[in-house]
Amino acid sequence: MKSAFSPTGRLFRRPVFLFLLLAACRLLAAEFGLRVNQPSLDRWMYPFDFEPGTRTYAATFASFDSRFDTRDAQFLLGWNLEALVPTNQPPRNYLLRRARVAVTISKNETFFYDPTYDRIVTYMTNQPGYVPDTDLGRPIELHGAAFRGGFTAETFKESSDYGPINAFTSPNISIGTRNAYAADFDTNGVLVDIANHVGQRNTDWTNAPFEAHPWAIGITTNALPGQLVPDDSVLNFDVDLADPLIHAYFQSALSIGRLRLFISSLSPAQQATVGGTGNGGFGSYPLYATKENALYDPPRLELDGVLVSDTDSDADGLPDDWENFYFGDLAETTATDPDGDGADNAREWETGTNPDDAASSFRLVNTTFDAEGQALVRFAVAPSRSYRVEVSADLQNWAPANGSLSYPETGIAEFREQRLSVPPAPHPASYCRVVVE
Ligand SMILES: [Ca+2]
Ligand SMILES: [Ca+2]
Ligand SMILES: [Ca+2]
Ligand SMILES: [Ca+2]
Repeated sequence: MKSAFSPTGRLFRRPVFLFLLLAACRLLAAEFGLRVNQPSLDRWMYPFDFEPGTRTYAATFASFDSRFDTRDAQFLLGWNLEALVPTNQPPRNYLLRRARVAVTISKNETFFYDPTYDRIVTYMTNQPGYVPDTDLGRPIELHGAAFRGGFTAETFKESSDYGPINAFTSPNISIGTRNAYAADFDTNGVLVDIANHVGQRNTDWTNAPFEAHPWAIGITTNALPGQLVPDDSVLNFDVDLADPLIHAYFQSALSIGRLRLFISSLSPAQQATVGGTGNGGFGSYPLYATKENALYDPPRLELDGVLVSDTDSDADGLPDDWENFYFGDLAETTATDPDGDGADNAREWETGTNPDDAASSFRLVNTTFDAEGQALVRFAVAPSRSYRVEVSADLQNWAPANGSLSYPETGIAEFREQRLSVPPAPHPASYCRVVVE
């Protein structure tokens, strides 16, 4: 006990006190505006990159050689966020206003600028349904990241194994096997590998082509569409946070403190030999500076938002951070409906919708029954919320409906009921409701 009052003890205690004070301030400052000037990791994801951790530039390009992923060369970016914003909070408590990734082009005039999405049919040369690309160049796209081979956002590093690579004489050197890959949400809301979404040329590949919607497309002010892009140009990727699945991806990333994203493009590699695997060489594809590059700026991240805490200083049932985020003050109350969409503020807060946007509310979009009386229900979804559909014959007793949930369009979920009884049990009247959790 005496030692607690010794000079040594006091000197030791003071920094502890200061640390706690700083930590408290950081938690109270719920608004965050991150400006991160370099990533925690960035890595060229290409099967024959033998220096993944130290390379000073990364290229993205397509291979139309049947032995490789079509979206062949990808660029992985990662930010560890725990020192920048409080982590381990529920994902739904992170509300994002804006998310931007910026990369710098590190080689002069190697590709044509295309700021719009190109549909998959524009890549299907010599196949039925082929439509020529009408705007010169291929967009550079940002997507989420997913992992296989036992890796996660936490464990996959700059130096981790690329993934299984077959012998160079193999007809399938590296298709769909990389341990970290650009991923988009499919209609089931699941992240899927988009390396071969435009259609793999390998005859063993039986997956159907699908459109992979970019989470952002790289935009620059240094070139007009169709022009060659000069080096030192900055490409800005402004993430589509209006998509609840993408917004939820960022919320989860903030919660675990690990944001991982991929940049990729389908500019043809146009390498030196027919088939594209021989001598290599620079083609008509973009190159970006990594954080190891001394000449050009590294990839940057900008994230603006708020972490909602429980503080409710006007005791109206709406958290201060939520009120401030949407309205800039604490004047609103639970019972008012400032955007006039029929959902009061209490409901908008509980269901995760925007109280300042009449187009955003928790609502049924369409309800029908199929010929067997099974429910087909479409409803609007919010980021990081889960839903269940219940059925009742009398509006009194509700039971969970068996069925499947899909996301046929942005922000809309569709529930298809699947009755388990065979033949279907008789049901003179059916009601269903959607419950948000
Ligand atoms: Ca194009
Ligand atoms: Ca309040
Ligand atoms: Ca409202
Ligand atoms: Ca609303």
